[in-house]
Amino acid sequence: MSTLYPQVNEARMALDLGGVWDFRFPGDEKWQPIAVPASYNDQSPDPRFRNHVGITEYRRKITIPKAWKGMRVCLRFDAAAHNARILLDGKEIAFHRGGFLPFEVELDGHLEPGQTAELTVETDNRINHTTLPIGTEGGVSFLGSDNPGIEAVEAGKKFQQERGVNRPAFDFFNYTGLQRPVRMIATPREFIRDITLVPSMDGTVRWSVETEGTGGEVRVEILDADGKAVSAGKGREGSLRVAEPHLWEPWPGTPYLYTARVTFGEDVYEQPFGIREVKVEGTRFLVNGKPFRFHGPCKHEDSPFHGRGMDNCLNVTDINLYHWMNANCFRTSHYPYAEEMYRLCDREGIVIVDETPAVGMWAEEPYGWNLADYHMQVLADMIARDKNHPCVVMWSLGNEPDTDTMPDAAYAYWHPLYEAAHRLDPQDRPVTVVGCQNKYGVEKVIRSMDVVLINRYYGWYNLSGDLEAAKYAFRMELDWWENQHKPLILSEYGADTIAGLHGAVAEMFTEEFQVAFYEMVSECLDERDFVVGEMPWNFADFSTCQGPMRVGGNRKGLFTRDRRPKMAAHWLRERWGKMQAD
Ligand code: GCB
Repeated sequence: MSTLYPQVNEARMALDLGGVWDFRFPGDEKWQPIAVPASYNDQSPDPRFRNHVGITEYRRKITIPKAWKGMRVCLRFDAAAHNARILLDGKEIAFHRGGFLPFEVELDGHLEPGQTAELTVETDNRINHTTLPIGTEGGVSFLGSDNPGIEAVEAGKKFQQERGVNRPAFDFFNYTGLQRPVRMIATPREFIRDITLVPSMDGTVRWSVETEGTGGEVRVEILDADGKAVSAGKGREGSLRVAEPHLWEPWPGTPYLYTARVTFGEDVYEQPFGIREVKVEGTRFLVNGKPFRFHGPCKHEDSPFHGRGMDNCLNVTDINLYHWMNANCFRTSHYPYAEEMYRLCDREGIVIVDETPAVGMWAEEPYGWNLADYHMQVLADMIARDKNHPCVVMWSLGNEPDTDTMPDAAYAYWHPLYEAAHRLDPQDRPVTVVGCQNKYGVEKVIRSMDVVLINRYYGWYNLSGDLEAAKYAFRMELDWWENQHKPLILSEYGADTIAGLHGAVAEMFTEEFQVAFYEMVSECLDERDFVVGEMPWNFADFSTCQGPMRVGGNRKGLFTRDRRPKMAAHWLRERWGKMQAD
């Protein structure tokens, strides 16, 4: 279901419900304070905040302003992780599945303007084979063991179920709660439900507008960046022409933004958009007809205190660090990010590969899990939310599924998603799914995508520390991909690095090794014309669940978690600066 990003204008209103709410775990009588939006996990030294598995309750009072009489009033959750039940004065009014996409709950029939009610949101962080991302019940030890006690625990028979342990089948902390803004919004009763824009480089803009109610005519007016009207049209569908259009170009070009001002009856919505085209041609990725080379680290939504909480200050800081590094892109590994980030990237010219939360589909025969319909729904919702962003240039259906154990079953699962993404996206962007280091000669999915995205850790997880051997193996694989005649992006590669750990000899975990690792991989990439991008793993150190491979989280950041550059950030900054100049 599409839901337009909340807007305040002459027709619409929005009240931010952020602040300090009440919060409690099941069985607790006492409520305690919790900040919204933010993950709840790092807001207290009580270990339950970090480790609790299951439902938690959020509570606050809400009042519809009397001045909103006669309007359609909704609660708008930008996301609630992972599943959420919404109650008003103890009565359930909505349930939403999935933790990374927005939903609206109409208050009509539940609450009148001028009335106050208690809003409760139950969020559920349980992950398993029916959720995206995926959780697993097994595997709490690193090495196998003949010890019967360990085996019993590993088999998931004891403790894990009793204590409700559900392990992420992915490498980031399972942050939860009301992590994105919550608002009360108001629109006229007859309103604009959705806007779709398909611009072309010649200045043609096709539009379609979905409305609720019949009264009134739809009008579309295009405003330039100074707010001056440059074109206009009428009707629910149509096409107009912007003369001598300014194109939206990735940084360091000008990411020029227009606004489509849509009116319908009493309602008004201003939708920003850019005029740009993306296309794959042979082994090239074209933006506005020109070859584009992706270079920028993958990200996470992750920071101290906030966890995965939406934080505009952090977003602006991060994007300014992308500019500083001469980076031009990132992938929203491994879930759709908060909408504010896409709006910022539209404005700043940072290109995004937009990823569904399908991560962790690598074990225990994922293609027997009955996930396909839900995955399809999440993909459709992500495309509906993000379709108008010029910064989004490619869809990623998921990260590192097992595609080689059962190649045919994997293809039967992923191909319909690939086709659906093309069908659902009005701008028909390229589609991919990110491949893990597997038997690339056997699997069939990754090579069937428009652009091949592969994550590789030669020299880290394999051939650890031996960069000469890693180079040999990586080159051999690149030879194979070259014969597939598709553009390729190295969508992850990296080395855990403890900031401040140095060595005259570049050994694993030192800053020197991280630089040597990037030197080695870059040398291999520079030899190949079909390589259209490099996305190091990761922009910054980030939190994961604890384990013997993780020292206070994943340390593959080019920056520390508090955004201080390691030596490799300086090295890549120089490399990308030269690339940018070419
Ligand atoms: C991967 C995953 C990413 C991990 C990374 C690592 O392949 O896609 O989520 O964090 O490797 O550091 O192991």
